[in-house]
Amino acid sequence: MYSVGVFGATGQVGSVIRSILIERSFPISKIRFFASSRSAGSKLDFRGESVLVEDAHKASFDGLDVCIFSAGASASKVLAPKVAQAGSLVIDNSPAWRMHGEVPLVVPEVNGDILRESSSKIIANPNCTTMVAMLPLKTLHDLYGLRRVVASTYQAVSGAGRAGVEELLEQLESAGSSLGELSFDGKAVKFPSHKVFPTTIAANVIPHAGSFVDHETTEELKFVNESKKILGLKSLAVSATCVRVPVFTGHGISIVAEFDNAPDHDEAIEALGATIGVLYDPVPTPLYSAGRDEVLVGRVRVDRSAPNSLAFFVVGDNLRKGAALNAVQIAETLISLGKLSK
Ligand code: 11C
Repeated sequence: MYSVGVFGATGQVGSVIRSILIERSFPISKIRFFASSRSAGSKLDFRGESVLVEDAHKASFDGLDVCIFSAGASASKVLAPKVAQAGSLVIDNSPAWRMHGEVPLVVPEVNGDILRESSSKIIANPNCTTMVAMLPLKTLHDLYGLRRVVASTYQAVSGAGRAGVEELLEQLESAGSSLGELSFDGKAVKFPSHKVFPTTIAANVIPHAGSFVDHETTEELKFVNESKKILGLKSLAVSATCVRVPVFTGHGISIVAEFDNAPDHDEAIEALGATIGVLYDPVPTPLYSAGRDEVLVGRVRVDRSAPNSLAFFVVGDNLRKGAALNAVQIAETLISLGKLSK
């Protein structure tokens, strides 16, 4: 049994981490919750026990075995090394450490083996968008040899946190109350002003997720760089266009992948369906993916526009496999490898 800490415990992903630890009967001797000073002092229920939320910037980290962080990059940069120094392994769900040369970036079903050799006390959890694509791409790479990936994402508002969810809800509620006045000229609905997203997200799609770095966005750069690191393919060509859509939970990605060898439609579907963590679904949708552990893969077809190419659609719950579930699975992998001291 292990002493477990959850940083960002009161946040959106933090609450899913707490649920998943219980659902999967993670072997916990003591649970501790940490958050910013704003939430510190409140209490959260865990398996019927009322647990005090500690101030992450003031608490002592002694006695912890493993900590899961979902508290944002700034907090992780400062706190993860301190928690590791105090003797705990850290699994970090922020972008802070993902591309660090010594830090493994792990999807257990894809590259969990790298944890065998790693002595890093910090282990990074990928971006929720990258994560969704990794399981099917690894299976297809093993079959045909991956050369190039072109991805167009359909990202849910919960990827932008609770505030993103609240903004879409507020806009939808407002549109609902004015439906009787619609003239359907495309501008008839007056939405409340936007704060989280760069423009109205209800009844819209926004080809801008993250922030711009020259002509690309941070989300697009993360997809490119993290995919290569997780798949261990430095020379893989990756192109991504990241788009926010008015969906609450479930990041979808349309992918066209090119291979060294010609993919076979039926063989690819059989292999994807047999992949642990993947559910083959002819027409996968975010609504069906929400609350599920598996990523759903469907719309598989040979793409005749380029040699050796396959097109497919993948969608996964960005808060579960995209964040909390994968982090807990990393902790489980550390236990199975004997890397977690009791
Ligand atoms: C989004 N994928 O949908 C982002 C959220 O790097 O951990 C996750 C950001 C990250 O906005």
